[in-house]
Amino acid sequence: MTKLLSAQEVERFRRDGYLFPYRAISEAKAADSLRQLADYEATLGHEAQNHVRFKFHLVFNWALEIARNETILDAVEDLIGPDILLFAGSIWTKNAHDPRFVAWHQDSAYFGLDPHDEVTAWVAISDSRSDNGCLRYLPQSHHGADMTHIEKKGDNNLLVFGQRIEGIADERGIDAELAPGEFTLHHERTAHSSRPNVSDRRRVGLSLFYIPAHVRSTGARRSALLVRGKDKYGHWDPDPLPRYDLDPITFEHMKKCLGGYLHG
Ligand SMILES: O=C(O)CCC(=O)C(=O)O
Repeated sequence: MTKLLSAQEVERFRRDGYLFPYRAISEAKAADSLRQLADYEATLGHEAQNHVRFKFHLVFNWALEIARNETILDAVEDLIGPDILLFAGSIWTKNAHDPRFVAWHQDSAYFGLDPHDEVTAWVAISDSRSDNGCLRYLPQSHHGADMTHIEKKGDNNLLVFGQRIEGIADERGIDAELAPGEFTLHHERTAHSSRPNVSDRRRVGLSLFYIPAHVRSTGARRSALLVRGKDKYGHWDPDPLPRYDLDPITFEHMKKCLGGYLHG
């Protein structure tokens, strides 16, 4: 008995490696989140994604609320079972007329997880359409082993290592267009990308990386947040929860985890 997805949708996820669109929060709530992000960025003088990354949901309560959203968790439970940890969450912003893009990649090549049972929910905080650089999927690319990634920095690729899979014909990608507050789901091996923003509108999304509790980290011991069910395995240390936005304790933790990801 599934909670949100139909048996056909679960089957489609297994076949194609992604599903969309589903609604997580109202458009008004998404607009409020966008405003809170913009307010913070106004005090910073630059984009939050430059330094609040990997555990974004531990720094802002609006993001934590989305990370624990019951509808998202119902959908994730239908795909990976009832005991769910969130090990990372990132904000992705592209401004109006922004040449930055995300190259084709598979998260599985970088996440260091075993087995590869991670599912990502990508939540649109603004609208996310073809013209402002929505997420794109390569159907059925999650079957088989990881593809070869090369790392090349110095262009407008938003991925931290400049990673990319070369040779994918871009037109084979499917645009995952979303209204504010809607989300997509994809398997960690599904190749995905996004194009530059050629519109007058900013595009903002929050990606949330969920694993079933049996998944291990293949590298050093790491931390994660239990968002549903029980963790009877103890493969992950518990993440601290923010007492308020920009809580120095969780901010430091986020920085440490980001450093571990970048250097580990
Ligand atoms: O937001 C984007 O354009 C890319 C997101 C992404 O690559 C991810 O969530 O892993």
